[in-house]
Amino acid sequence: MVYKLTYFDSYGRAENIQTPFGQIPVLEIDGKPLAQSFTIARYLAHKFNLTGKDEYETAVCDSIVDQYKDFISEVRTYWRVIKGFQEGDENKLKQEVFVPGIKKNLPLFVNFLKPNNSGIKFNVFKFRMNLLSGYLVGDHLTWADIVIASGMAELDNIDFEQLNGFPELRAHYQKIPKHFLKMVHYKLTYFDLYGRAEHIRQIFVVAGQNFEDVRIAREEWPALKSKTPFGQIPVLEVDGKPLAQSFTISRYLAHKFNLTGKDEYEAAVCDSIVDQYNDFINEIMPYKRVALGFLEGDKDKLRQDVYIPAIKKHFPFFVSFLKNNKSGFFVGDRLTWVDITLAHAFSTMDKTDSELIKDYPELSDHYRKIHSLPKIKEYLEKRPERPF
Ligand SMILES: N[C@@H](CCC(=O)N[C@@H](CS)C(=O)NCC(=O)O)C(=O)O
Repeated sequence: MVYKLTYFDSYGRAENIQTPFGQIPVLEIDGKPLAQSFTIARYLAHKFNLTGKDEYETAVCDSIVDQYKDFISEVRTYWRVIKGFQEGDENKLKQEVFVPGIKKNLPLFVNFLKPNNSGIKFNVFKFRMNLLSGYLVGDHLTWADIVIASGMAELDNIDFEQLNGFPELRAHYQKIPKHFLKMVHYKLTYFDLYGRAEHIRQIFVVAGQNFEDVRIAREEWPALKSKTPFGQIPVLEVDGKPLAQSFTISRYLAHKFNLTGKDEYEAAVCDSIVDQYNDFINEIMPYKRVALGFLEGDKDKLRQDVYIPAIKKHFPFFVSFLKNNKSGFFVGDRLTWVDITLAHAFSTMDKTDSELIKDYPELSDHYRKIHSLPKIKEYLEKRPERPF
């Protein structure tokens, strides 16, 4: 039997795909299509013996999954806003929709992991098995475990606090084999500086994605250098697999987290602006190395001969993107990774070289706008201050 599952690699829309109900995922079984994600999961669970040991357990699995679907539709507006699919007041929706949805539904799932679950009251043996097994239904892994565990793992990834009141659900998903869950572990390694990693950190912040922020000391670097793909950091590990080059890392994450504009053209315009910014960084490097004390040299001369001419050459381009675009963002009508990257650069420059950026008020207005977005604002208030 040949199974072919079609879904997005990241986020997007499905209008142009031929599907039974105009939506994906679609599973093709020997070429025959099946739509509706929970129907697909139930079908496969039956095939692969993940529905419990009898018809009652099978129906209990269905009931747990149906309750989970109710939960998802209750919190859907909040979810769509934080994933960037729709505009909305994130904080208000969190208080009015998300937190009440959590408080109402998560205890219902916990009940299935506790002594008072429905099976237990009537059947001591079932109760025992449940309690010992740690599974939601009976004494085996079912698709209900996989649905709930992947949902809870994702919730924990996005908003760690919410699951603090439900240790049973956290323990439950941690017990489920990791390959069943959607959780990706991100580990970012860099020096304890902003440098070439700060825009990557802020992309994670905007996406609401937890990541391991490893900040190594200078003394640790020589031992690590030969273990990195190009002898440099930052390096991002995605479930243990390394990825180097700071802008490759941020572009990769931007695609994952829907921060590349609305279509392929806008994604390419984002790339072009970041490439231009990279040209700027490369041009000013001789000055920066001396100014930051990594190399000996005539700092004042380099400032006049290298730094100021590079600013005069590149900054007007950035300004004209903002002027032509009108939305206040660099590309299209929404936040992209370009805004995050350049806002960090201009705000840092405003701290160290305010007299140079004051000729470009559009760039200061831009970084203030980006840095007043609630998630970035909160992050900036808490992050460790570094000189560069
Ligand atoms: N083009 C690379 C440059 C990376 C880079 O220059 N990394 C520096 C720190 S900012 C580094 O690893 N320096 C230590 C070394 O080269 O040994 C990127 O953007 O990631």
